Amino acid sequence: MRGGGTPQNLQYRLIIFPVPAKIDDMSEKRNTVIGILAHVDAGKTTLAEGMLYCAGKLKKLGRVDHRDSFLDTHSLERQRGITIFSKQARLELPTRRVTLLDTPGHADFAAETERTLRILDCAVLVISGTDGVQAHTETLWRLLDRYGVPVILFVTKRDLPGPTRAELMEQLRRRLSDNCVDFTDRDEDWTERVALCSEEAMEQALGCGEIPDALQADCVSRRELFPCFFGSGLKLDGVEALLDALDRYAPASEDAGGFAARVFKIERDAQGNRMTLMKITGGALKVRTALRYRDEQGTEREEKVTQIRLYSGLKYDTTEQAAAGQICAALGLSGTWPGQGLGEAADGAAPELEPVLSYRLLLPEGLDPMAFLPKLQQLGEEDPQLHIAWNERTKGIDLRLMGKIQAEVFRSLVKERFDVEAGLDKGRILYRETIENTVEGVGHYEPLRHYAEVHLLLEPMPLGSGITVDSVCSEDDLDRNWQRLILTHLMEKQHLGVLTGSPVTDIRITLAAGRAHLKHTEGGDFRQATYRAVRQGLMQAKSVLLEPVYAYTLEVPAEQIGRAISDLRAMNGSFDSPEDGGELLRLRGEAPVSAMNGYLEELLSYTRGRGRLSLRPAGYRPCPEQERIVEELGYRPEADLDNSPDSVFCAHGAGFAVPWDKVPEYMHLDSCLKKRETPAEPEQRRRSLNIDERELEAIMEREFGPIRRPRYSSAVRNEAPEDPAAPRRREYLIVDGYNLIFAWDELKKLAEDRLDLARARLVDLLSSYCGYTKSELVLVFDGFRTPGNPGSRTKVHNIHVVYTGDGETGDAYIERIVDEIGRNYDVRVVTSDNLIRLSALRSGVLRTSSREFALEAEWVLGQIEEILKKSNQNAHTTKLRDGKA
Ligand SMILES: Nc1nc2c(ncn2[C@@H]2O[C@H](COP(=O)(O)OP(=O)(O)OP(=O)(O)O)[C@@H](O)[C@H]2O)c(=O)[nH]1
Ligand SMILES: [Mg+2]
Repeated sequence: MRGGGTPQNLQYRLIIFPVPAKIDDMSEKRNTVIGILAHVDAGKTTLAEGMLYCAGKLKKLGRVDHRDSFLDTHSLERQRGITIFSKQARLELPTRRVTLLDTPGHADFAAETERTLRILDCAVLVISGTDGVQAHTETLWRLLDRYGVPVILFVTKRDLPGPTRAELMEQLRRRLSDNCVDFTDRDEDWTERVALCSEEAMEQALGCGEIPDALQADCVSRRELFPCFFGSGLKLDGVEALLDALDRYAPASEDAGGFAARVFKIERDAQGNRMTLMKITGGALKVRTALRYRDEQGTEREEKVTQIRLYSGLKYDTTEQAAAGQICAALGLSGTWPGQGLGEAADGAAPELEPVLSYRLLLPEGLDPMAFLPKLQQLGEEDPQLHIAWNERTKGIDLRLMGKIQAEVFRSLVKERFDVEAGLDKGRILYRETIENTVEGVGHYEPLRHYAEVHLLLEPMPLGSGITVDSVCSEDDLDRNWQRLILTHLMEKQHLGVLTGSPVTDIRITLAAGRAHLKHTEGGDFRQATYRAVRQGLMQAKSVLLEPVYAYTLEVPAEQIGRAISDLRAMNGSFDSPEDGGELLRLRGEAPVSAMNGYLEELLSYTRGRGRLSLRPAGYRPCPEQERIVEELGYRPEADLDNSPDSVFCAHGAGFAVPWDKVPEYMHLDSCLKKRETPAEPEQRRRSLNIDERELEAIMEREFGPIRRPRYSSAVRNEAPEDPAAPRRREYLIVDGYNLIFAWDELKKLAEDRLDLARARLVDLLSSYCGYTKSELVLVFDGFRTPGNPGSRTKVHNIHVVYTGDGETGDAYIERIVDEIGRNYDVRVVTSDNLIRLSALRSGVLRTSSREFALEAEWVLGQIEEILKKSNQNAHTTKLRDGKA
């Protein structure tokens, strides 16, 4: 057994971490909130238990396996042996008061974990010494990065057989960060590793050969250094060293000054009292203070805090006030919500992990769903990501879930709280919609003695950017208060698309113009006009169906990698070249949720239980099967009377409806889009439409020099000899060079030092790629910002390399050349997501994002390497091939 710490020698430790006798000492202590995070079953709760014990907070060590742990207190947690709800415990270290937050590790409850991240001063990321870094560990790592949380790592379960410390360190550095440093031995090597993490540390190390504690702590708080510790939570081995490290290095909470707090959880105690769990980030919260805040619907409230509790496990102390850096449960507030900022704190951004599957709640005979809904909303308050909502169409209750375990837990909670046996249906994918082109949506609302007209510009935005609203309307034309009202109406509702009735996203909505009537306009009128304007705009736009994708990590035995790859291709999934993951090969990438959902069963069957799959919602992508799904869902926008695109005008004292496509004929204000359009645009577009093969040839000659058709081409491509009269389609790839460099990890690294080398390397890689795929490729580098640069076009190996001249951007060049050749060639453009979504590229031209293309090219290059390897191994294979040629 590795260094087993026993309760006996822990007594000694308690002397080192004495609980201060005097209250005065306490007040000097700094408050710190520390979260414990890891993948499922890594040993978080066990470690937390050990930390509490070592810090003298527990007299008896409980165990998750004996269902008596201090933190897995809920009956469902004890039954299942997993943590479902985050929970806190308090402990004291020599210089600080710590609130420890234990979090669930199961991916189904990752949203609960994510909600705690905004309130952590520091995280302990637990790695299981037997399993090492798991895919979910990487998800957590990314989230910690997103929320800027400093991290200390603890590798637990070292009492069990597993990889060596060096192997584990190698894994941490490779899969998480180079700046993970083993803190168990502080030799020269250690100093060097810490020095490499930060410039300041390097200066110190070079200057005096030592890096002071305070500087180490700074590096940790800046996330430049991630100290790693080893041990066993169960055997209490290494736990004291971890506590010691937390006391030294964890950043303490700061005090913002005036009162500020962040709500991270809504909970009910055993008596059913609603509790708002928050971290005080500034000033103090006092009992009986009247707190002013806006609830989730935006309604202003003022409520008194009736009690403040400081929880530790199931126990709590009440207090008259909670200070900055403390986590407390406030009673008496009825409209607070997780993510909310109170006082001076801002509300949090939308969480990254959102469920992508929607289910219908099946209630027992005789239970009216409409009457049950308000009760159920209790659970919705505690976990807003459930999105419990009334579905008008089905007259039932819909909710969203991450996966099967969460579904089971949800049903148990419904049973426990309300004594209702609820079921769930099969579930369906939550689609979204966006648009491809800019449109102006107009809504007019004028029944008798009402009046409002709204003009909105709807513009496509890059994937994942959500809805943004803005106004360019002058206050002379429309009073600022009306404008504010319109923007509120834009934000308050989830606007539905016209393809499938799914929520729209990735659109910028700009208020371009509006008109009110001095006498007749009421607040509600602008709501009507605004909603209608959005839908009227969507009806004109070219809509795009978006489907949710998972970022997956798939591990399969080497002999089944081929099967896995072909499955992923069939699913329209992307993948990186396989990595070696020990006994198994690891593939990563993204694939549609719809295709991935039942894949685990299939994987387990063809790998005979050896395969592993981990999934994480990774946003939305255009759905390649748009047509089929739109048809299947059968949504008819005109029939959706709650979301009408039509307007109401007034004539001879009576209101009448005007269908959306006739609205421009009736609207009172001019079109704003027409004013914006530059006259040159349509002209330029038209130029490309009538181009014949000979003209095309001329363009290609002008751009790239004489076209020499290799004589062997028809043999290689196995085509019939060319018929000069029949225009032949060749595939052209047009690649935005700099964009690709920065999307391709290897090249990006190179470019940080030497951009010229990165360019040269890209040319090499692409010419190998083309050698294999036989595509024609034009690589475009933007020379726009180099004054006096005449631009150049050269042929390097088998690809065309273009430097655009001063005055023409790479994007403009790509658009121009694609416009010219797109009609007669199959053209695929590789560029940034942004350009792909915004560009006026002609239809029929395929688009691939640089990131995707880098993956594709890496895969192809991998294939070439395989072939080269094989041909080197078997000289006779080469001969055979030569013989054939
Ligand atoms: N041998 C050994 N077993 C451990 C150690 N730490 C945890 N375990 C066992 O691992 C299992 C999971 O431990 P937990 O502490 O519940 O893990 P967790 O990370 O809290 O799990 P979730 O909260 O469900 O994600 C239990 O059976 C523990 O007894 C350890 O250091 N050594
Ligand atoms: Mg746990």
